[in-house]
Amino acid sequence: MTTPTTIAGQLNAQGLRIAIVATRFNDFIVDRLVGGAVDYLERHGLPADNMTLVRIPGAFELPLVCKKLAASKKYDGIVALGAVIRGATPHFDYVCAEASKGIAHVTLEYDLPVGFGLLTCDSIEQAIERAGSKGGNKGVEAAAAMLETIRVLEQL
Ligand code: INI
Repeated sequence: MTTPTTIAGQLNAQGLRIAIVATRFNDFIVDRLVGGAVDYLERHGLPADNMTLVRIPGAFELPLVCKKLAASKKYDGIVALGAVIRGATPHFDYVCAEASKGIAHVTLEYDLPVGFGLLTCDSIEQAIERAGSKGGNKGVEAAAAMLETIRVLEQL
């Protein structure tokens, strides 16, 4: 069998400029995601000076803020972090749908990797599990996916 030409991203963040956008809503969860993303990027060679942290109200605001950051052309990638936790009304569904659609739109419109680190959970327990306990840390995963995608796109 012949080996296909393979393009894969090196997980080296040196020289990049990264924006992290994080919601204040559910900050006790989101702060854990921010910590995970910052730690991951630092351990992959990105100095804190090359990271900008933007605090925003809630997940519904993520697309607009990501769009402005992308349009500024100052960043090689964005990590979008937040946590939406289901309540008694359909509000959850509207916030999740608009945030995920909007972020997908930004990444395609600007050809800019955006790590999707928005937890969409049925309970606080599910969110805690995904913010640095038995479900891992979705902030780390979002930062890792963004970094790998940046390095893949450089080769395409
Ligand atoms: N925003 C969140 O980030 N998480 C939530 O769980 C949440 N809930 O459940 O309401 C939430 N709502 C606020 C929303 O994102 C906007 O900030 C608000 O509607 C103002 O535009």
